[in-house]
Amino acid sequence: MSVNCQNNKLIRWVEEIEALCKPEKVYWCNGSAREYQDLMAQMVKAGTGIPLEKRKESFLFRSDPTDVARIESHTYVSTRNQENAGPNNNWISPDELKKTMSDLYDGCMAGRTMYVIPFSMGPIGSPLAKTGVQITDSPYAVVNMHIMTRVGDRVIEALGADGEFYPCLHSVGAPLKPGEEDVKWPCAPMEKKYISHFPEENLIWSFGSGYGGNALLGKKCLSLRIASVVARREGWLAEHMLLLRLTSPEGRQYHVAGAFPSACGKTNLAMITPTMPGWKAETIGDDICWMKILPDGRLHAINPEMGFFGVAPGTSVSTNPVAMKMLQSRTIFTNCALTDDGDVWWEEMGLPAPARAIDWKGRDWTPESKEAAAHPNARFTVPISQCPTEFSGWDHPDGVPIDIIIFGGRRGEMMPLVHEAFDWEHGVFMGASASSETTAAIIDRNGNLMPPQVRRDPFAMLPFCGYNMGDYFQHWFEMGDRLGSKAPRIFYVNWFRKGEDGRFLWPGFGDNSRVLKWMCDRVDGKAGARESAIGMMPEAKDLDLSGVKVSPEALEVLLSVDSAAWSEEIKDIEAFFMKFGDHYPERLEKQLKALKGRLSV
Ligand code: O2Y
Ligand code: MN
Repeated sequence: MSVNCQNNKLIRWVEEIEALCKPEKVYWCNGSAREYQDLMAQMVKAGTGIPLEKRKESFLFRSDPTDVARIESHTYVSTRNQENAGPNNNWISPDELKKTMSDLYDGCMAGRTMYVIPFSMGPIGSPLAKTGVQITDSPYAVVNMHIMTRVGDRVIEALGADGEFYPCLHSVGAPLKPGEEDVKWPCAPMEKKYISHFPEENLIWSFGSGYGGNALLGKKCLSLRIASVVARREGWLAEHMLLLRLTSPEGRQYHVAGAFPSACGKTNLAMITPTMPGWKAETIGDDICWMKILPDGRLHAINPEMGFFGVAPGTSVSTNPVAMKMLQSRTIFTNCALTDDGDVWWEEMGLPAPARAIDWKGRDWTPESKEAAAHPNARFTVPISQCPTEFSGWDHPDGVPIDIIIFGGRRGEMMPLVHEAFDWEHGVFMGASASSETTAAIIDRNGNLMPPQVRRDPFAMLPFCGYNMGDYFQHWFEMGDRLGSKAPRIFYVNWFRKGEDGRFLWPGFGDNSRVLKWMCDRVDGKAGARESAIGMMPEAKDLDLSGVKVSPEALEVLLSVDSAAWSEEIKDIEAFFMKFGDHYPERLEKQLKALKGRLSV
């Protein structure tokens, strides 16, 4: 037991789980650097962690090929009444799910150590922070939690005798028989994987997967699925958003929260290097943001995490030079390729492919090999403190006041570069109707990567909202009622519009700062815009385009509204909204009707 734990509820829960999972031993994590090093040394000895000669204190892990991403089809929100989980979640009743999973958990940690990880999402003691305790039999999960959250004794101290915590139970679901040799990446077969949330009890049960969001339960499970329910209950917002601070050449500061579905360059935007002289961007977070109205009446945001769990393939000196610097040392890599000289490599890294490597499945690889060397969802785990553009005040307990909220998605057609909401309610409609072309982060029920397709992804929260999304839309409207004139301005962007030749029309990356500058100028009433059917849009003269390689023809497409395509889009939006039945808010219907009217549909 932790020497310091005074919390009887926590002690009883740990005893109960120990009795159920029957581990060989129990270890309470203290969060120390020594603990991290010891666990790494243990995993290196077991052959699961590979030290990288070229990157100081960095390690490569390879997962089982069936355990490479989060699995939406095996993710459940279990409420007494199915309607409260909504059509956006897979549902099984709590009684049935707990019975099934309790049977799976029975003895599941045999031969393994059960780690107890007290962690805080958000600065310990902040009015915006929450405490979790994860139980896991995965040392890989422990070291990743060390980087992604605040772990250990200081959390136990802050919890005290009667503090509330969120119990998060995780097992890789691979008990060991006496004397049985372990495999490198233990996990359960697909049909036994469950990522389950019981929002009525603030409880998370995950079984069978050791990967990413399935195993690091502070991330998607607690900070989004459970926190979204708590946020509605308590009157705040838990969102799938990056956080960024911009400073103009005059020294004016703007805080931006941006919601983008997976694989839309959220991490790249969070670490943007502006191409406009004098503009500075600082990183606060790349994935999750919690926002609360503080006594000044403004919406304040924190990044509840402590690190980044980013996608490696595609990260390069040209797409994200900041990340490339950040990954030079003290990083955990998962499912990247290993080079002969002890470095990692991945596709689109901006470096020539090595003549030989070991691929993510541990096989010999050459550039002639048919399969990619790194898995498309290969990851890096790295502390935010290593980010060269980290905002020094990123973990202030009161967070930062938000000026701008951005929604976005990846759309090759139809969606213009940027448009601004007429007001908060229109902004809620923009968020609710957001869509994107999917890429590699999702696998289907059979373990296959899903082919790219357009899917509606409201607020980039479809896989992460822990309750009926109709009620979630209503919650956003009500937050606007409370914010009134202090509400942030809302925008929608699409960096991925393509021309007829299939090439991107907008240069993207650092040049996205030009769009951000237009937003900042809109906040200050300094930039022009024309009224269009879908919102306020810049004309070319309203954007600072000095030195940008974009033709007038491309700009014409990027800054115009294709009414015919939008008329088609509206049908899809309406069909999607109809899924929410009685939970579809009237105010959203009003917005849809108004858009139809403006488009004369
Ligand atoms: O959770 C995973 O295993 C991969 S998905 C992911 C990881 C980090 C940040 N965001 C995501 C996402 O899908 O949004
Ligand atoms: Mn994400």
